[in-house]
Amino acid sequence: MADDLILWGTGTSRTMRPHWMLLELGQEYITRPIKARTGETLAPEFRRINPRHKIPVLRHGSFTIAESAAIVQYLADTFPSPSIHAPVDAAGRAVLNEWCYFIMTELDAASLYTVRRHLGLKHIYGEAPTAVDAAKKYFAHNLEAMAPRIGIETPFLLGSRLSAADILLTTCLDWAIAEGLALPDSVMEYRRRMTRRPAYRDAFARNYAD
Ligand SMILES: N[C@@H](CCC(=O)N[C@@H](CS)C(=O)NCC(=O)O)C(=O)O
Repeated sequence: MADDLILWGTGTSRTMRPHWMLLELGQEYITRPIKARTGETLAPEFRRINPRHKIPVLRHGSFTIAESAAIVQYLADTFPSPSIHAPVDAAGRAVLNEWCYFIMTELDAASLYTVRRHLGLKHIYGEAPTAVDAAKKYFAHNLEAMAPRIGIETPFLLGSRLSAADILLTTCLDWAIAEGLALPDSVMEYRRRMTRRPAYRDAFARNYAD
């Protein structure tokens, strides 16, 4: 077991992302299976690792990085693989970033997390039915706008190889389904292809072990 890669966090769509990328890249790593809202992220030892007390967090040797999107991009850059698309040229990187920022800001933070905060976690963040309804509509609007570009002309978002953007999008689609949101048929078909990948299945087993 390689002890220079340690991943903190299991149990959510956000923590699923680095598990999946690590397994796509064939990296061995240690899992610290701490979970959200158990008090584990508030422990002084973990707050020294991430003062924002959020999972996931990755440690690679002496380097520590949080934010699921930053972690999956870091991994793809650090462990180059012929099966992963991780462009270094400015235009290629900008297109990858466009997808990653779109997914993380419009789908994850503005839509799905709003629904989660004010529906499943309303005992913490308060009830806000108007905001939940608007967030669901906003998610549907964004996804419908992008659906013609998702897995129709090419198997992955960016051509013939998986990228960080596919991992971020698929985990958002899983999350949307868990929140009861409907997805366009073509997007469902894309998700089915992604979730059939052995690394996705292995990551799912590790991330949702208990
Ligand atoms: N934007 C961050 C969000 C991280 C986040 O909110 N993580 C939640 C779990 S999904 C968490 O750690 N919550 C801490 C807690 O509630 O104890 C990312 O994508 O990594």
